[in-house]
Formats: sequence, structure tokens, C-alpha cells
Amino acid sequence: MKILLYNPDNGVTRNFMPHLWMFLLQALTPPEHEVILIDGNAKAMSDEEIVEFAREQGVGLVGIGAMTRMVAKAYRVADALRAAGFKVVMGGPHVTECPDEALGRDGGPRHADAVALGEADETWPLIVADAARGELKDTYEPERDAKGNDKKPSLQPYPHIPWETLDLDQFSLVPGFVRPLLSRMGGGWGKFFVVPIETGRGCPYGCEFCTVTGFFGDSIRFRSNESVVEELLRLKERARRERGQVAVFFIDDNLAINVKRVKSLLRDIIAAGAQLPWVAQISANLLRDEELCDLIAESGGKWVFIGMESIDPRNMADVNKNFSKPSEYGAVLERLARRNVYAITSFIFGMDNDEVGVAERTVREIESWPPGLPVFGQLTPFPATPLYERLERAGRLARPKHWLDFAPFVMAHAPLKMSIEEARMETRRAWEASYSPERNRQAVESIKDHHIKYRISVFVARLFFRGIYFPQMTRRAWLRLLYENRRTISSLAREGFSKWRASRRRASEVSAAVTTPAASSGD
Ligand code: B12
Ligand code: SF4
Repeated sequence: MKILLYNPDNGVTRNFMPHLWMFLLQALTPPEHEVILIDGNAKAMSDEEIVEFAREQGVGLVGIGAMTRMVAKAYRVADALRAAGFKVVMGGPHVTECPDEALGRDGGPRHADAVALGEADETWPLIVADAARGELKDTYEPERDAKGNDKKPSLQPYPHIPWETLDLDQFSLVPGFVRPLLSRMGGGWGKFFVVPIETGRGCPYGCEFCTVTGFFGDSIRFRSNESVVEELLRLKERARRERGQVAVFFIDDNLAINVKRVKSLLRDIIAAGAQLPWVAQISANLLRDEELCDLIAESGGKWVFIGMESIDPRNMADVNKNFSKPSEYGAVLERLARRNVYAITSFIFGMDNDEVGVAERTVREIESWPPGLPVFGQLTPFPATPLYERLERAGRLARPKHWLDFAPFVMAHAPLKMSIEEARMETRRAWEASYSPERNRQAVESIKDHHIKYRISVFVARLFFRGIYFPQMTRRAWLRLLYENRRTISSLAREGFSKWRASRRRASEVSAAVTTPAASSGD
């Protein structure tokens, strides 16, 4: 049987990385079946095109996974596929939280033939077998233990994802029109992939807005160090063979949740020479540890994603994230920047103590820190989170099923001290101020004592990250962006060129110095 796994796009911007669940389920599919992957973020397709594709390929089962944010699109595609006679199974966080919606048991239309609840590592082969026999059940869920809790996959052993042979072309981050030029320049920049790797699952912290503690449980499970190192080595070998650039996103919710374990993993990566440039999520409280920061840098860590959420401690208390202290953020970023590791700092606006002006205050604070990549979202009540329940109880949900009429950056409830529209404007202001050409220039300038390669990487990352808010999917949008940032580009290019010439000159001086005595020794 042919199986199509589809991840819908978010309808706004492109994700910079493919989703792990597709590769994982592909690896867990019994070998007699063939699995095709389509990620809408990389390959945008209309509903009709997907149906046509499934027809041409003779697909026997379609699996769709979606976050809440993309679920409306996921349902639309599922409806089109089911209307054309295909069987559709849906999985992922949203349908786990709202299975009745997907199965049409809440009074709405049915979108899926079956739903996979929770982690599907063990149920997926059963789903495939049932589908092949034409006996799909409505719901698949993990087995329960004696206490009635889901049995969670131990991650040991971990499935083999054949990164070394998978066709990743649809996921290359280099815009098509500059690929030929960059390929000719060498250095492997004609292709650049960010590959998701997990080393563990689960987070016990239970922040109010987060689905992770509920979905993955508060028991944390880790892969063995050997299996992570082995996966990295295979990726590194692929990058070398294809002369491409590969970076890794360790998608664990909090890579350092067990500090002893992560240190041992990073040491093993270093010992095996398995370093690739990597990004990971780590909460600020765990980055006080100097030794951990050394190991991050030495093992290839380049960017750390930190959920800072707010610079107001009252907001942090409201969302049960008191363990992360805004007063420490600057010091944490300094500690990382000293090692040429930078941070993606994530903020949430629309918390109950935010008022008009929150964007300006936050941006000003951010500008006093080493440069990073700030991202700004809004407090969103995802179903089954404590936040959703609190707002529902208080009758504050303006759009209780906000995901069915998804509108980017429009909150589903009004914060106490701002309107929904004001929250949207604050978010816009923060993005505009943080990624203006002037701010990009200042950010690069503020680390002028760092090696040029770090300044270039901070600058390039800023150009890409801007795209999370301001869609820059077309060639025209990219060219405009490059034009707007021409001052920074030309100053980095000038400096890079003169450094390159100086290093060539030094190299030829050294080789002359080496050959002269050798020649004279023959006299
Ligand atoms: C990596 C990641 C990202 C990446 C992008 C996603 C990517 N390309 O991988 C980045 C950093 C860009 C990102 C961004 C966002 N993310 Co995010 N992200 C994650 C993270 C940390 C890991 C995802 C992952 O790969 N997990 C590991 C895999 C194995 O788990 P899984 O995807 O759940 O899949 C398992 C099951 O769900 C199931 N399954 C999944 N799909 C399917 C499909 C089928 C057919 C079947 C049978 C089974 C199945 O099987 C898998 C194996 O067990 C998760 C948290 C987490 N730990 O999952 C949050 C998470 C998915 N993100 C979340 C959110 C909210 C966001 C943002 C909206 C945040 C924001 N405010 O901007 C953005 C939106 C992105 C966008 N473009 O629209 C929420 C989603 C909650 C929800 N109910 O939708 C999560 C759960 C975290 C949270 N705080 O609650 N994210
Ligand atoms: S620390 Fe991160 S993953 Fe853990 S509960 Fe809080 S927001 Fe979720």
C-alpha cells in the first residue's frame, strides 16, 4: 500500500524545518508499504492538487498531522481527500486534544476516518495494518499502565531515520533563485537543511499555556547517547558527501532538562567528532551553568531558543513560569555570546499585565542585550491547557474555537489591560522595530569585536527570521529585503573580502618562508 503523509502549511509563512513526525512514522512503517512525504511548508499545494497527486500515486492511506494553528487547513484537505474516496487518519497535538471535532462527534462535520491519540510510535504500525485490511477503527490510543496512564514510548531503542538517503530537496532553505550562484561559490551553501532530531521527550514544568506537559507527560524519556551520536555522524557524512550544509534542531522541549544527562551527551558528541552546527530549546534558568555553556559551544551549539515570554515577572507568575527570571536574561545572553552562541528569544504579548507600550519596553530591553533573534507571538489558549480552562471558566474566550477561523496574530481572548486589536498592533510594532534595516545594522555593529563569520551568521539569520512575520516567499520580496539592507551587506562584504585577501597574503608569505630555507639547505 502507498501511504501519503501530509503536513499542512500555516498559510502565512514558511517553516524553516521539516516536521519530525513524518520521518518518524515513515521509519516505523512496515517495509512492505511505501511512504511519500509532503510538507505544505516546503511544497505548497492546493486541496485539488493534493487529491490529484493521491490519485496519480494510487495512495491507499493518507496520514495528516497538524498543530492547532494549521488544523483548519488540515481539515479542509482531509475533507477533499475523503470526498474523493481516500481514507484519512489524523494525528498530532490538536486532534489528540479534540478528537471529537475530527471525528464529527461534537455536532460538526467529520474530517477523519480515524484519529491517533497521543504519541503514535507504537500505534502507527497497527493503523497501517488495519488500513491495509480495510478495517480502520475510529480511534487509536496507546496502551495504559496499571494506573490507567498512557504507556509512553521509551525511545530506547530509537527508530532508524535514514537521513543519509532521504530526499530532502523540498526542504532546502536556500531560495531557488540564488542556489546556482551559491553552488558555484563553493562552501556547500547551494543547499542548506535544518534537520529535526529529538534526544528526549517530556517536560515537567507545566507552564500554563503549554500543551507539552499534558501531551508528552511529566515523565522525561531520553534516547541513548550512542543513538543520537550515530544519527549525527550519518548526517555529517551526508553533508560532507553532498558538499551541502546541514544544521540540526534538537527539538526536545528543554534539551537541558536533566543537566547531568545533557552534559554527558554533549561530551559524547565532542568525543566522537559528531559536531554539526545545532540549535536547541533550553530554558533560561538552566543556562546559569558555565560548564554547560562551554559544552554547548564546543559541541557545535550556535543558537539557543529561549522561551523568555515576558520581561514582567508578574506575567511570568501568572503563566506558572516563575522559574524563568527576566532579571537574569541579559546575563544569560552575555554568557552565551562570550562563546559565540546566540539566542532566539521568544516573547508572548497579550498577557494580563501587558498594556499598550509593552512592545516598546520589551524591544528597548532586548536592545540592551547581546544581539539575538527575538520572536513575538501572542498568548494563545490551546485546547486542553490550563490556560484554556482558566479563560473558559472566566467566560473570557471571545473565539472558543479560534483554530477553525485561524487569523494570524489575532488573539482569541482580550487581555485585561489591552484590546485584541491593541495586542495585534503591539506585536507588529515589536517585529518592525526588531528587524528594521537600521536595527539589523546595529545588531551586527554591537558585536564588532567578534569574528566576521559570527557577524555574518547573525545578520543572515536575522534576514531569515524576519520572514516569520513578514512573508518573504517570492524572489521580489527577497530582492527588496537585500536592497533595504544594502549598507550592512556591503560593509560585511568589504570586510570579509579584505580579511580573505589578508589571509591569502599571510598564507603565501608562510609558504615562501617554508620553501626558502628548504631550498637553501640544498646548497
Ligand atoms: C520543533 C517545534 C516547532 C518548530 C517547527 C515545527 C517543525 N518543523 O518541527 C518551530 C520552532 C518553528 C515551532 C513553531 C511553532 N510552534 Co512548535 N513545537 C515544536 C516542538 C518543540 C517539537 C515538535 C516535534 O517534532 N515533536 C516530536 C514529535 C515526534 O512529536 P509530534 O510532532 O507530536 O508527533 C508525534 C505524535 O503527535 C504523533 N503524530 C503527529 N502527527 C501525526 C500524524 C499522524 C497521521 C499520526 C498517525 C500521528 C501523528 O506521532 C508522533 C510520534 O509519536 C513541539 C513540542 C513537542 N515536544 O512536540 C512544539 C509545538 C508543536 N509547537 C507549538 C506551537 C504553539 C508553535 C507555534 C504556534 C508557537 C508560536 N506561538 O509561534 C509556532 C508555529 C509554527 C508555525 N510555523 O506555524 C505547540 C503546538 C500546540 C498545539 N496544540 O498546536 C507545541 C506542542 C509546543 C507547545 N508549547 O505546546 N515549533
Ligand atoms: S518549559 Fe517549555 S516545554 Fe516545558 S512546560 Fe514550559 S513552555 Fe512547555
